[in-house]
Amino acid sequence: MHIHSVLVGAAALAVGASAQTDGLSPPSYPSPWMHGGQGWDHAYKKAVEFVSGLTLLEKVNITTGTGWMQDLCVGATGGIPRLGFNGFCLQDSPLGIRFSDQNSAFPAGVNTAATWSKKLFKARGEAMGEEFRDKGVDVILGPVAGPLGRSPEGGRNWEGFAPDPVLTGVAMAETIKGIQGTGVIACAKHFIGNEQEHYRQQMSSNMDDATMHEMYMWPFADAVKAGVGSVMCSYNRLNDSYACENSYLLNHLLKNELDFQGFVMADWGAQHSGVASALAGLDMTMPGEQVFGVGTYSYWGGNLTAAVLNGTVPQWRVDDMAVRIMSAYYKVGRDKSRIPINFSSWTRNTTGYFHTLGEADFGVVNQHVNVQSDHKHVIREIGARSTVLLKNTKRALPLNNPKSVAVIGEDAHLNPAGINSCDDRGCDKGTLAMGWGSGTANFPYLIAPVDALRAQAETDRSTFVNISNNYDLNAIRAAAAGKSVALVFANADSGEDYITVDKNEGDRNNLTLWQNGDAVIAAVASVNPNTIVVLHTVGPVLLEAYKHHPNITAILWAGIPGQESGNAITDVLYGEINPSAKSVFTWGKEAKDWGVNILYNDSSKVPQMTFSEGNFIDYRHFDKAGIEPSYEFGFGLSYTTFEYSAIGVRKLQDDEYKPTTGKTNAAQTFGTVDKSPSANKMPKGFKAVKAYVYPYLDSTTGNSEGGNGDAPKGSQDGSKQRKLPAGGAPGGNSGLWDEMYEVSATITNTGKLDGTEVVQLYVSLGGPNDPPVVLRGFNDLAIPRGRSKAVRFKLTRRDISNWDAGKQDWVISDAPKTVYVGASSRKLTLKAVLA
Ligand SMILES: *[C@@H]1O[C@H](CO)[C@@H](O)[C@H](O)[C@H]1NC(C)=O
Ligand SMILES: *[C@@H]1O[C@H](CO)[C@@H](O)[C@H](O)[C@H]1NC(C)=O
Ligand SMILES: *[C@@H]1O[C@H](CO)[C@@H](O)[C@H](O)[C@H]1NC(C)=O
Ligand SMILES: *[C@@H]1O[C@H](CO)[C@@H](O)[C@H](O)[C@H]1NC(C)=O
Ligand SMILES: *[C@@H]1O[C@H](CO)[C@@H](O)[C@H](O)[C@H]1NC(C)=O
Ligand SMILES: *[C@@H]1O[C@H](CO)[C@@H](O)[C@H](O)[C@H]1NC(C)=O
Ligand SMILES: *[C@@H]1O[C@H](CO)[C@@H](O)[C@H](O)[C@H]1NC(C)=O
Ligand SMILES: *[C@@H]1O[C@H](CO)[C@@H](O)[C@H](O)[C@H]1NC(C)=O
Ligand SMILES: *[C@@H]1O[C@H](CO)[C@@H](O)[C@H](O)[C@H]1NC(C)=O
Ligand SMILES: CC(=O)N[C@H]1CO[C@H](CO)[C@@H](O)[C@@H]1O
Repeated sequence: MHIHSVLVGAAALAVGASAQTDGLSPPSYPSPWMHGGQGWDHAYKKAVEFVSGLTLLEKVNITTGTGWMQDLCVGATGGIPRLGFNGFCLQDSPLGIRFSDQNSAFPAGVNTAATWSKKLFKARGEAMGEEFRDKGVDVILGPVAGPLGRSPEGGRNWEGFAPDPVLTGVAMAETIKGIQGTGVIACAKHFIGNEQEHYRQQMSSNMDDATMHEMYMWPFADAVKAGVGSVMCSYNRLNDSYACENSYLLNHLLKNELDFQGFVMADWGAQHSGVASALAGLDMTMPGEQVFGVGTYSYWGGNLTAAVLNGTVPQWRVDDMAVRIMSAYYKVGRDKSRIPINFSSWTRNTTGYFHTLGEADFGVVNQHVNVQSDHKHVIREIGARSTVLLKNTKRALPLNNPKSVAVIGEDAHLNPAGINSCDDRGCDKGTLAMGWGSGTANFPYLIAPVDALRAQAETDRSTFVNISNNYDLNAIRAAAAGKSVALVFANADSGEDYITVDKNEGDRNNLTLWQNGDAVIAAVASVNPNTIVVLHTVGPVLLEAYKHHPNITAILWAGIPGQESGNAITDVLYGEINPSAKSVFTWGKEAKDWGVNILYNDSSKVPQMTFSEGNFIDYRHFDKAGIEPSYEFGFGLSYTTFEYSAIGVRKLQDDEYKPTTGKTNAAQTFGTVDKSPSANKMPKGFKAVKAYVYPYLDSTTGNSEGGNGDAPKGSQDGSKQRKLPAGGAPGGNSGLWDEMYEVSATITNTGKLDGTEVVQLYVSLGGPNDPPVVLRGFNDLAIPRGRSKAVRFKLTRRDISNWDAGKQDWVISDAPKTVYVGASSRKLTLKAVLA
């Protein structure tokens, strides 16, 4: 897999070298320095104390990656041997430990979101945090809020949660709290606009300020409010300026307005300049070298040392980088939770190099520590509770002792070559339980649907037959005909662009099924009047035909549920778990229904993707354009039924919003810098690892960006700075979280089974440019049959505000606002005016 990455890195460099302009993004300097505050004071104090005792080289060391494959993790910084402080270990992925063994493979983000359960969001974060912690990882490279999911074809959408900022924001916050509670730093990524895989390394995502605030940045604000320790800037540019050197993005929006106190790291190879990125707010470069996979030379490392010594980067800026990094470390308690790394990303063998690229220090690198604990339970629970029941006619489900069962489809079976046989899951063979790319983990085991269903059939003494070959339609029809139920499995996959699967370069080329899935379903449904379709897809596929097919009695979306796939779907099919999941995206009837698309083919040097649809993605677009989907956002059935009644709205307060005023403190430096060349060169006799990135000055430093390393105007100004009206606290002005209204309703379980209903709160903001409704709250309510439960939602000021680009602040418009409580984005049963 690193071969692919080397190629990608080289391409990125070529582009970077030719594009030194800062585009059309407004400049914003100086880079805000950390000041502590809400949730950070204690960590900040400790970090300042620590950093005050460091030399310049030591500070630079913890900001700079040591190079791809140079240490044990996918990302590593230099350490401080003088203090016995190991460098940082950063590791993929958002659904489990990548490049490891004896780890769990969790449900993907999209499944997690589909549970709509804050408790499960957090429980998954906690379980993942424990696993990373116990392997010695400092920073887990997740969770994902970018891509948000602008286009359904987007290759990495499944790594994130949902194309809705509120659902994603809540999932981000709870996941981060779960992870960081275990003593591991989380990383909110990718900031921002990385909405497709094609051209991600050079394209420019252009969005207006309101769309930035109301959609794409919203879940990052929640991440910052939840105290996330790090944020990863993305590959793409915004308004032509690379995200990792875009001062408006990092300095103005993230560090000033959102008051982010942690550190910003570059996506792997997303840095394209030394001085410019440092002054624009980048704090850590990954994987460290200029040419991905080649090592030795860096935009930072010795060049950052040189830039501080020659005065281009002020000392307070490098001190701030170090303080931010160490504050994240102390904030999550890594000073107490840290253990030495006990695995290597680069071999599954027990022995290997500690510095793989440099081929140095051979020894035991993998202790194969089993970190799975009892996490399979939460994995199975999320798997089942994320399975959306889209259709259920003729009481097809739940299954109850069927006489005979046929399980059809390659997607019900394991990849015969092995569950981890394709690097980074870069193939679509057998059942799909994870997409492909860096957002993956090795499966410790994978329960195939066919095996779990066969075990259930044995318990029930049902006759059982299965077919895995999707191209033998005769055998499929023969097996399905005459059975009490035919369960047919199909999938659709996507992933990251460095792997192409069946001509899909990360992003999906279409929205139909893979592996001949449509033909398989058609064959089964042509002979069996009780055909049940199970979909393992990374996002929506076109299923309008199945919705109306009389022989297809049920359709379920099981997403990409991770290692317990077969057990989870069996739990739902047989009613062990009454489904409660709701779809976290819209199922359109045809691809053009979504109104946006991936830029697949563009020969310009910097392909431009202008998000001219603004806020109108997914259900916002379908609603506005009046397009009837197959199934809407928020839709999902249960084996029981629920009724909604008695909406109530209570105004909680009417306090005025106070724009933040005043000034920050002046920038501070911590410790002194010894400017003598001898203090900053590689010590005599130092045993350097081949191709390793070090912080030392050498003959190649002092010119880190081709003679264009001058400091932009204002970037060296360390004086007190004016605060932004919308800023002042993590996530933005604290007044945004004032609770303005309480909305209540009563939900009654009117069916014959206990069940859980995901109750949704939508608001119509009422303005001419507002979507008909936007999601603002949700609650998964477990309600015994025949009983009622009250549900209460709080609406915050942010929930009922719009971003006013002119005022540069949130405002509650004069437009009349309506609140809805319902079972989906189109079943808005209860309605009240917000007054
Ligand atoms: C990009 O340009 C648009 C239009 O001028 C502006 O509204 C937006 O704030 C800019 N965003 C960034 C990150 O520069
Ligand atoms: C920088 O980090 C590397 C790797 O941990 C280490 O070998 C080197 O000694 C460090 N340099 C300083 C000045 O601490
Ligand atoms: C693992 O060990 C085998 C056998 O000693 C060796 O051939 C192989 O190169 C090793 N793999 C790696 C990635 O080091
Ligand atoms: C049925 O499933 C098993 C795995 O449980 C598999 O080995 C076998 O090949 C499948 N049978 C057919 C006919 O596909
Ligand atoms: C859609 O893409 C998948 C995966 O490449 C492929 O198997 C399928 O045939 C394509 N569908 C159509 C209609 O071309
Ligand atoms: C439904 O299944 C029956 C077999 O039970 C078959 O005769 C009929 O043609 C099927 N209907 C459709 C629309 O395929
Ligand atoms: C991309 O566009 C070029 C020229 O416009 C064309 O030759 C090529 O076939 C297109 N490629 C794809 C994948 O559509
Ligand atoms: C200072 O050093 C940096 C980093 O190598 C370089 O980019 C920049 O051009 C230098 N500036 C001056 C004024 O020497
Ligand atoms: C500093 O940057 C320059 C220009 O990008 C590069 O040629 C040089 O190798 C870098 N030096 C180090 C020590 O990374
Ligand atoms: C190098 C090393 O042994 N690191 C750790 C590996 O994991 C075990 C169990 O969690 C720890 O005890 C080790 O310190």
